[in-house]
Amino acid sequence: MKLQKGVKIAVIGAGQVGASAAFAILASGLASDLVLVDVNKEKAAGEAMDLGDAAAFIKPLDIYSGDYEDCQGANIVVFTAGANQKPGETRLDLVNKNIAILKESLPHLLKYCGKSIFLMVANPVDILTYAALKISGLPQSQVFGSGTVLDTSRFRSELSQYCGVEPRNVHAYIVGEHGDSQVPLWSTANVAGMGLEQFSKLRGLEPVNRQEVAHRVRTAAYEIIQRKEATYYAIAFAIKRICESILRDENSILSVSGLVDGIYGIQDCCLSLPCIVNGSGREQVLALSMSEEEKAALRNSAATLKDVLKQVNL
Ligand code: 6V0
Repeated sequence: MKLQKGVKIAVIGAGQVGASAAFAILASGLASDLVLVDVNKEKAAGEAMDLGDAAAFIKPLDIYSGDYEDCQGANIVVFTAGANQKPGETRLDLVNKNIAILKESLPHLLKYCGKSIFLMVANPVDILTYAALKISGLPQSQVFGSGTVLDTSRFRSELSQYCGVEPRNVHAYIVGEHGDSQVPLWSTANVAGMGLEQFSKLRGLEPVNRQEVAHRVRTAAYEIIQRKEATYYAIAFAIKRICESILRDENSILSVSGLVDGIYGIQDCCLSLPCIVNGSGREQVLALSMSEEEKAALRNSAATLKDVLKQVNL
C-alpha cells in the first residue's frame, strides 16, 4: 500500500474535467509528475501554471503542459479530451465528435504510453472505452473507463440520506451504461450487511421510493448541465479515487467500465460492473448475483450500447 516514487499521471484534455482532475490529483499528493496535454496548448499551459502556483501548499509535484512525447512513462493516462454535453444533449449524442478525437489522439499516445494504464473519461465513456481497447489492442485490464463510478457515488449519497447513515456505509452499485440505460442494483444494496428493507424496518422508515431515487441518479448530470453547463468536480474526485486504487494497488471494488464478454448473456461490449481495481488496472469483473429484472435491464443497457457501436467506424 506504499505510494510509489516517481509516479506520473498524464491528463489528456485540459478542459473543465481535465483541469479539475489535475486539481484533485494535486491535492491528493498521489503523483510526483503530472502532465497536461491539449490541442489548445495555451489552455493547457495556463492550467499547469495556475496549479503549479500551489507549490508552497502541497506535496512536491512537477506539473507541466506538454505534447504526447511528454507522456512517456506515465503510470496512468487519463483521457478527458472531447466535447461535453450541451443542455438537452445525451452522452450518446457526442459519439461521432469524440470518437474522431480519440482516433486522432490515441496513435500518438500509444507511441509513448504502451505500458500505461488508460483511464477513459470522455463521453460516451463506454463507447470510447470499447474504441480505445479495440484500436490499441492493449489488454482489457489496461484500458477501462470511469464508467458508473460517479453514478454509484450519487446512488450511495441518495441512499445515505434516506437511511441516515454516511455514504461509506452504504454498499450499492449502478451498473451498465454511464447514461440513460444505467441500472441501479437494488437487490444487493445494503447497509452494514442488512438489505434496505430490513434496515428501513429497523429504523422505522417508509419504504424507499426506488423510482424516484433511480430517476434522480440518472438525471443528475442533466440537472447540473442545465444550471452550469457542465459537470466536473465530482468526476474529478472519481478520477482521483480510481488513480489512487491503481497507484496504491488497493484492490478496491469500483464500478468502472470495461470489456464484458460472456457474462449475463452479454457479448463484446464495454459497460460498468463492480470490478477489482489495483496496480494491474481493472483486474477482475465481479459477476455478482442480480435479480432477473436487473439482469434484463443490464442486457437492455448492453443492447443500447451495441446499437451505438454498430454506427461507429473503428
Ligand atoms: P471541455 O471543457 O470542452 O474540455 C475538453 C478539452 O478537450 C478542451 O480543452 C479541448 O481543447 C480538448 N481537446 C479536444 N480535442 C483534443 C485532442 N485531439 N487532443 C487533446 N485535447 C483535445 O469539456 P469537459 O472537460 O467539460 O468534458 C470533457 C469530457 O468529459 C466530455 O466528453 C464530457 O462529456 C466528459 N465527462 C465525463 C464524465 C464521466 O463521468 N465519464 C463526467 C463529466 C464529463
